[in-house]
Amino acid sequence: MQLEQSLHRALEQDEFILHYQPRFDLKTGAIAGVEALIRWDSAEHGLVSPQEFIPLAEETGMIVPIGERILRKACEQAKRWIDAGKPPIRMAVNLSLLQFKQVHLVEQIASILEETGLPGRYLELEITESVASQNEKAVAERLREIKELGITVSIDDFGTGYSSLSYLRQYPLDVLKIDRSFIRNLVQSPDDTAIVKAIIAMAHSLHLSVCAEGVETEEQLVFLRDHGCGEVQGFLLAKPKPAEEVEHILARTI
Ligand code: G
Ligand code: G
Ligand code: MN
Ligand code: NA
Repeated sequence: MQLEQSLHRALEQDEFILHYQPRFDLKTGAIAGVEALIRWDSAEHGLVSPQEFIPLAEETGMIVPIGERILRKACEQAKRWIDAGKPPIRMAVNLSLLQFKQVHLVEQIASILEETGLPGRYLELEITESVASQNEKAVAERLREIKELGITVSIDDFGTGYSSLSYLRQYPLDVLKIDRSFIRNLVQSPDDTAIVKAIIAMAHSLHLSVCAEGVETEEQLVFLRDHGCGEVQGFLLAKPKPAEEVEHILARTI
């Protein structure tokens, strides 16, 4: 298959790069972290969006070696910023279900942390609710091992995936990232407004932090702040950008 071969080549040629989107703490206004987002800087096709190749990478299993490479790059970048004296922030990396299921995942993460010198407390892994559809005991055990490395675990796209919420009390999680589809019509839509308020309240009673994704308007930001949402991410505040463009706003506040 054409595109599949291109993915192999892209990995060999080291064409996968990361852009970083800042995430802000609503209490202090400081940058709390960045989310690493993959881009394919293709010699042939230019900059390719993940929407165009992540699904195929998942289908073919290429997401596993690509994800490992990306995780290493993200940790290297985070360590570089720390060494350069930037304010300490968390580096959040998306982990696909297929990666999560790899037998040697935890050893792999541990050796990436060791080789890059990044302390685990600066790494956050974003998993989706799809992980909750796997064997409960195995997932819980794996998450515990990940957390023993000091890593923060968040649920990405929260509210769009799994139908049962029971996993929230079974698993050692830290953060719920409210999917941007709930934020889009925030304030105008009474339903979405109710859902967002309910997610924040539920998260707090479960001792989880909340990050709202896809914040695009001041109105949404004010609503989220007034309703106790801890962190925000979205185009209003900052778009995903290459490392060189993100690093001078690392000390910025909102
Ligand atoms: O950055 P952008 O909005 O174009 O990302 C589109 C989708 O690709 C999002 O769903 C995002 O979670 C996913 N994505 C981006 N980077 C990565 C990555 O490094 N690994 C995985 N598994 N998914 C990613
Ligand atoms: O699935 P995940 O949550 O990882 O997706 C992250 C994607 O969301 C990235 O591709 C990023 O470009 C996109 N994104 C980030 N902020 C916004 C925003 O404010 N609006 C929209 N439409 N997309 C956003
Ligand atoms: Mn994400
Ligand atoms: Na996300």
